[in-house]
Amino acid sequence: MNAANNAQSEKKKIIFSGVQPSGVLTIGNYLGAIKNWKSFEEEYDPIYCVVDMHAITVRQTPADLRRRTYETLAVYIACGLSPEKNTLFVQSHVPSHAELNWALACHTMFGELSRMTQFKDKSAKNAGNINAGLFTYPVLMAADILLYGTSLVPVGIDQKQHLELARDIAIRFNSVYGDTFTVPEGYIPPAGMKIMSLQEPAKKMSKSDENVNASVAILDDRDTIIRKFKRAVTDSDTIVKKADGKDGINNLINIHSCFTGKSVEEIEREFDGRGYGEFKLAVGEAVADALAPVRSEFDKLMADKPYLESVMKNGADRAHYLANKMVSKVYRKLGFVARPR
Ligand code: AQP
Repeated sequence: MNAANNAQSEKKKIIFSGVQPSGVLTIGNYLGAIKNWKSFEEEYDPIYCVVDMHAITVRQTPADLRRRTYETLAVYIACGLSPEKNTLFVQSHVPSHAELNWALACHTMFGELSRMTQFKDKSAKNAGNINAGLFTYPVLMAADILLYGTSLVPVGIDQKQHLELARDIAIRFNSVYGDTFTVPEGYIPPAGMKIMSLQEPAKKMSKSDENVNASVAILDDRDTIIRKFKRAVTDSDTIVKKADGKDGINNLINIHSCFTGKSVEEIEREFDGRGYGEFKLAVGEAVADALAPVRSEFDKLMADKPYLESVMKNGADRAHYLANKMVSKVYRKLGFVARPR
């Protein structure tokens, strides 16, 4: 980003979000998050992070984490986020995230963190590793957001509770120390954007699900995508229509609608009398068609590591500049003595 762009974008409101490189990104991450990000790039100054520090709240294989960090950045770009218009960087490259995390942790209550449903869900899934980071995850997320004076945070509905906590922490800090943080608003995509597991449709689709048929990766090839949709769990009915108790079909209709832009009513009319088999195939084909260009762009990007590293570096330089200013301000307000020059 050049100096003129920098000056221009500094006037725009900041939008911030991120995805953990904790697995291969799913169509849930795509529809609930990344796909929407592009629409903000003219109006806002967008900052998108690969949140690798969050990913280690669950045990990762280091080599996989390293590879997925590159892959996640490449997915951001392949989904249309140009590094010229979006600040794209890796969380651990900017030490201010860890620094602000501590300051905010000392202003977050144990009881607040205990109420977080993601902590309860992830503790149940990782019973052998209920570490303190899993518990304080929302504090680091608050630091990510508040560091940049963020006005808007586009996240899936599953992250709403964490975002509300970030707002509460900002308000609390501001009331004690005076105006410091912008209190962020959430942008939760319209209803239907919570994409559910294909195997257990009452559960969110997650990239770390051990059942490979439960999620569809943005980078799955065409045959894999179609096969997974053919195997999707539905019900004993045969009518393609949204209804209570038809979680599997409701989810497939949502996915079809998100990828084709057709309304639920149009889809129900189109598949009237055609049965689940034909519908599942059509959903698979629609998803595979929509993701094909993303996959081919991703392959090109992954073959050019120096380019990805230049994006990481430029993004981290700018993020560091902004975040470091905020940390200095917070330290000053807290009463920390500035390091003598
Ligand atoms: N199934 C989903 N439907 C809609 N939005 C989703 N998001 C994730 N899954 C769905 C949104 O993707 C963004 C990034 O999520 P994340 O990687 O930071 O963490 P997560 O929400 O915990 O996502 P996963 O895929 O479930 O990761 P793992 O398996 O590692 O825990 C967020 O905006 C999220 O709302």
